[in-house]
Amino acid sequence: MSKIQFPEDFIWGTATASYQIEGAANEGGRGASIWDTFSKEPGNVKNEDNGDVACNSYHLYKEDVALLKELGVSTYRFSMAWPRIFPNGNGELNQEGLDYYHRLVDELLEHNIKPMCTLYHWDLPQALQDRGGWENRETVDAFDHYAKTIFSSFKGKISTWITINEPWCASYLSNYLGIHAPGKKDLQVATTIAHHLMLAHGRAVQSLRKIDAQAQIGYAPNAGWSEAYSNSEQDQQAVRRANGWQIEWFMDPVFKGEYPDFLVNWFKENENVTVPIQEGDMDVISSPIDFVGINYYTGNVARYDEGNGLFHIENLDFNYERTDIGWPIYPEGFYQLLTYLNERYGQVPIYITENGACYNDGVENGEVKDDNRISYMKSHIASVHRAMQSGVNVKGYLAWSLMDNFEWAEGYDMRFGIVHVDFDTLERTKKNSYYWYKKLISRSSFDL
Ligand code: NCW
Repeated sequence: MSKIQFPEDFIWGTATASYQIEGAANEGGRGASIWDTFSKEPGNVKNEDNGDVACNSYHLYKEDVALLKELGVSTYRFSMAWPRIFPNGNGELNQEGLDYYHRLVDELLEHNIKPMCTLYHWDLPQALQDRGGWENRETVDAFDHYAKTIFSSFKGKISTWITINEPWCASYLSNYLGIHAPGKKDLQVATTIAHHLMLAHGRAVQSLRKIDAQAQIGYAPNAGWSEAYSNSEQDQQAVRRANGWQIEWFMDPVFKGEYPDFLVNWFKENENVTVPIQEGDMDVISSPIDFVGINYYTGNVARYDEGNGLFHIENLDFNYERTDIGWPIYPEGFYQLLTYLNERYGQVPIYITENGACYNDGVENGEVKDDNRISYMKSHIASVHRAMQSGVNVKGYLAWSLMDNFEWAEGYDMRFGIVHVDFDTLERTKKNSYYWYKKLISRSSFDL
């Protein structure tokens, strides 16, 4: 057994997202989002689940803040639902929506918990999708207007902002692989959307600087990590493409002001796909940020396979243990990823804005014995610690998620929470991982 000790000022928290927890989809003047539409088309979401009720956090937010308080976190990451604020995407502001987030933020502040707010965690107003969604450059203007409205309204209350959550998911998973809303399958459309999302990010960064010079801002790309099976040139290049698509494609524009050439060429030559860059875009996207949020869950070993997929790569199955959602458990990839980011982008401050595991254990005699989640968290938090010892500037760790919630296309069956939610009664039950994390937070250390 060894003791893993974090610095005293290390930030511990948990994360959630609006559509996954709020419910109250038709209350408080909220407009529809693309997830309302998508989840109601049969075949898109398991069991035809949707976010109409979810965890009902819209009404039960005080109970949820009490859970955070008892847990001892210093930070809570949540997202605002754009269609609560602008039911039509732009145009008229819905004061009731804004009021809800003021109540939530006031409750957090009263309990000494710092709000970390994500502006976009995938619930695009349907009204904007009807006008082309993120494919339409005007959505970038609508986002900037929404961002400015929020920044002004919460100035002095919220000092840490995340523009876009997992732009790879919001573009490619949603518009190329068709797994998430709006469910398109078009690589050019997805690539255009990826660019517009990054542009929206940059515009919001610039707007924040004008509105609140004290506040900090970043974004939260998701990054899996593939390790090459061999040193062969072909395996190395294939893995470079796979990692590059999730990492460099969404980080080089921000930190270097350009898309990585090897992928630009690959897309052009193999798929005839291009990025619709207009003059000045890359300057906007590369506006300096204060930190980057990293969402890490999984990784694997992969090798070149000529006939396989967009990047001619095959993920190998070495019988890694998997979580209940089927994602291989690969804590070593977390360390590799963090040290790689440090090498490529310099010592940028990093928050782990999401990390956690899907295990679907139920309540037995009032207890949820999710030891599997505890061991996942131990191994991954240990990787973060190891990366810090290698010089990576990690400021904090936010567990995904505070509670079980609407897991997008997987519906309610897939549970990531450290608090169990009974989706019939909406009763919350603290899992064993909650108590374990609570102890870790109180000491900023744990035994491995
Ligand atoms: S789905 C997803 N997640 C989970 C979600 O609950 C959260 O909102 C997201 O930020 C947990 O963390 C993120 N990520 C997508 C992972 C990619 C799935 C790849 C499927 C490939 C076919």
